[in-house]
Amino acid sequence: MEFKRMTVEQIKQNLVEKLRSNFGCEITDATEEQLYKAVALTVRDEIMERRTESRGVRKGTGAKKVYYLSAEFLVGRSLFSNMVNLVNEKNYAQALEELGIDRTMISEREPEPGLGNGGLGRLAACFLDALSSLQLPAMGCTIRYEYGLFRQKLVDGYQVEVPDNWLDGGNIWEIPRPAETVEVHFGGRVEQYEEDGRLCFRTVDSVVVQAVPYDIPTVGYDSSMVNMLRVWSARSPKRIDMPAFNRGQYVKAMEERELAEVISKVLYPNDDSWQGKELRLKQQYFFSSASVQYIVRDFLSVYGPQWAIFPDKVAIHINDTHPAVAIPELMRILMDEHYLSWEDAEDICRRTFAYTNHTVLQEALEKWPENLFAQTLPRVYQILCEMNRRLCDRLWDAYPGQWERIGHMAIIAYNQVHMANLCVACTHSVNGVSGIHTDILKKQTFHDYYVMEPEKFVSITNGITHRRWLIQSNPGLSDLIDSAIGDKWRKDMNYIADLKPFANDPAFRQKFAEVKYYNKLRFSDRLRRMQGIEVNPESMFDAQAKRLHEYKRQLMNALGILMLYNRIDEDPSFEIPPKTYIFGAKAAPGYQRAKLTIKLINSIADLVRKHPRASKMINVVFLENYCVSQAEVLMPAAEVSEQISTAGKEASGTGNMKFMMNGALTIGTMDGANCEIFDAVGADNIYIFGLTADEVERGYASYRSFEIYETNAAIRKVMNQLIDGTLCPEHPHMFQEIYHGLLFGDNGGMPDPYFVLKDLPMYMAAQQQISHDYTDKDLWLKKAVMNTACSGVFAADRTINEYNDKIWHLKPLNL
Ligand code: 26W
Repeated sequence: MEFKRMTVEQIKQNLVEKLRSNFGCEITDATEEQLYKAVALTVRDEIMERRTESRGVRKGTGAKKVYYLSAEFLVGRSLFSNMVNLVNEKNYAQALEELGIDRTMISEREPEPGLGNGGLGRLAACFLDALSSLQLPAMGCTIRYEYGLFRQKLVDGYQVEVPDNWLDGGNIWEIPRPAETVEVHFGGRVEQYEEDGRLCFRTVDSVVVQAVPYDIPTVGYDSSMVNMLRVWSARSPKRIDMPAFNRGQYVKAMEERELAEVISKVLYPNDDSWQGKELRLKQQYFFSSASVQYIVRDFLSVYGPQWAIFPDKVAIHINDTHPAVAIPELMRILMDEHYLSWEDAEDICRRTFAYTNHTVLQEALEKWPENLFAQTLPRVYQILCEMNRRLCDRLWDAYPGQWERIGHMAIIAYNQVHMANLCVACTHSVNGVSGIHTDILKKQTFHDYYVMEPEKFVSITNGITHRRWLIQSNPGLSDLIDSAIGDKWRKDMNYIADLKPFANDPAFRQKFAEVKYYNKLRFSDRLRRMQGIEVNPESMFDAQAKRLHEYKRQLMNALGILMLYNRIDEDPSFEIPPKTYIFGAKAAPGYQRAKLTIKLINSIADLVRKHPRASKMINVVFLENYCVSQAEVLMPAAEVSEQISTAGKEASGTGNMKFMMNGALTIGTMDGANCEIFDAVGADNIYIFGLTADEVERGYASYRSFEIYETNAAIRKVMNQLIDGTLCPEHPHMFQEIYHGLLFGDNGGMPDPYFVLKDLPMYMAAQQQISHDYTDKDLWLKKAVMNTACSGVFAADRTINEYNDKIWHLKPLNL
């Protein structure tokens, strides 16, 4: 189907009109912000026109819809990705050029919604894009955080956090829906009463918070499908306490309002570690309850109270455990508000909900203190208790007498509410995000559940939207691919496989190299502009970009660089092809070890920079404020992708896919989706090293990092440099803590629990092989082209089709 697209002339006209009607100005006197907004409004018009075309089709046909509940949606900027999905980016580019408006300026004027920490939030955003592109009816649901993830500044090599007030200039993309406001209740107590001979429950004396929805449209690629991301904002029903105000107690008059509205103020900046904070539980219930209330209302408006078909019309997906409280909330609504029996409500919930697990790290599994839960959500807590009682009855039949095992599987045990158990017990599908991750869920994390209900467990490897991560962020490569194999891959990434033969075409490889070089220049220019740092575009770009975490082992990368530095320093004849090591990482503000690792990387960068010979071969740069828009420039420029987590710890990884799609070669462990990248590209086109997940498991009992320190002189030297003032002469003990953790363990724990020193020699060997291969340009380019050509399976479209086949069973809308 062909769509009406705005022509260059129409775009120009529309833009001029937007400036006049919204800001009363002309192009010549408009501010940059006004120009951005005028462009965005023009694009929005085009989206809304399609929305109008497709609207009503779902309701008319009674199609099933998935609601993807996620505490995070890391959508990034929308303007240019929308132009891509409208398949009109070339007309926009031309219109802007003819009007003399700078594209980069327009792009960078858009505030970036940082409504997520990392992988889990970005995955949700890729999924929504794929759902729309596949014409599957969907809605994303999350919180409209007034402050997204903090912005990172580097001061003297340390991370400093700055608030991210992304909403200050307004948000062009959101459509407020005040008429669809719902109420969410906190605290109070539960009263029982009888009505028409049945036992009923109501909560009294609770605090009411209003949830006000805003919808952000997501248009599908080359499609008139528009799905909404619904973001909920907290508002107090009491604007002001008038009696207090009249008594002159102005602050007090605002207090209650502030307490309610704080719920949607900030995104918790933790990734993979969890704390039992009351506000976080309130956030989770706030958006889960609001979403479920909306879902039920929407269902009623289309189908009426035909509860038996609810699971045929509605799928609710729980993205990690953060929205798990949606399950007892739907129970509550069905029973307390619509008088369904326990059994019917339970059956509907099981058939409606599905759960994805994103981590096996114990510290990331949410367990709420039981009393906090009881006080904050008294009625939901009651329901959970009953769910738990019935569950434990069933478990008792399966595992008679095995108290410990049952305690381990229960929803509530040892005064804690165990959210993952709630999800596994009360949904119809549990999935891991890569093959190895799902295996670990089955064999370890949820093993006792797996043996009871093996068919419930599915593996669906993550994917990324190639529309943002290739078409939009790497137009040079996209055009080159078109010229080789046509443009069918843009709509269906399976066709990218047609590129494989071109790995052997010297002319194509040459052009591929030119595109990479151009992208390296683009990255270098931006780095100079943003941070005043110079890098050599002729050097190899080696990148590790992801949240900072011990299990991801940025530390191993850093120590490896220091070892290389030592070799250069010790041996005047030693040479390697010049390398630029690029780090991009935010550390959770309370995660001291992670923050110290940032300082370490920057200290190593300084050390290298001061060394006359080493600085010719090595350059270490730390990208400030790594975020979606930084990634969009980095991925196309990178040549080596560092995916070096301790095997068994990284559930999937998705940055690994973005790098490979853009032609970078992976150096990595057999972990997460690296295993599948290995399968896709073959052993020749990836650099695998290190312990396997099984070896790590066995290593917990036997590994002694100190033995490596004693026997390996090069490792001993870098370890000593952490405490001898080499890195920071004025504070020689600066990195004492890292040294101690690696050799002796942190407060009673095992030394080097992430096997950094163990894997380091194998990592160095793999790096050496990379340096060697890189000097053979033809060989290297073949591998690079193969990586792009084999990236089709990592398209989010493939992932979403699997979710749909295995879990949701939606039908694409015929528009
Ligand atoms: C409450 C603290 C907290 C916050 C976030 C605990 C856990 C999380 C997430 C589960 C962390 C996360 O983002 N996990 C990542 O999910 C990606 C998408 O599936 C995977 O690719 C990454 O491997 C996984 O670390």
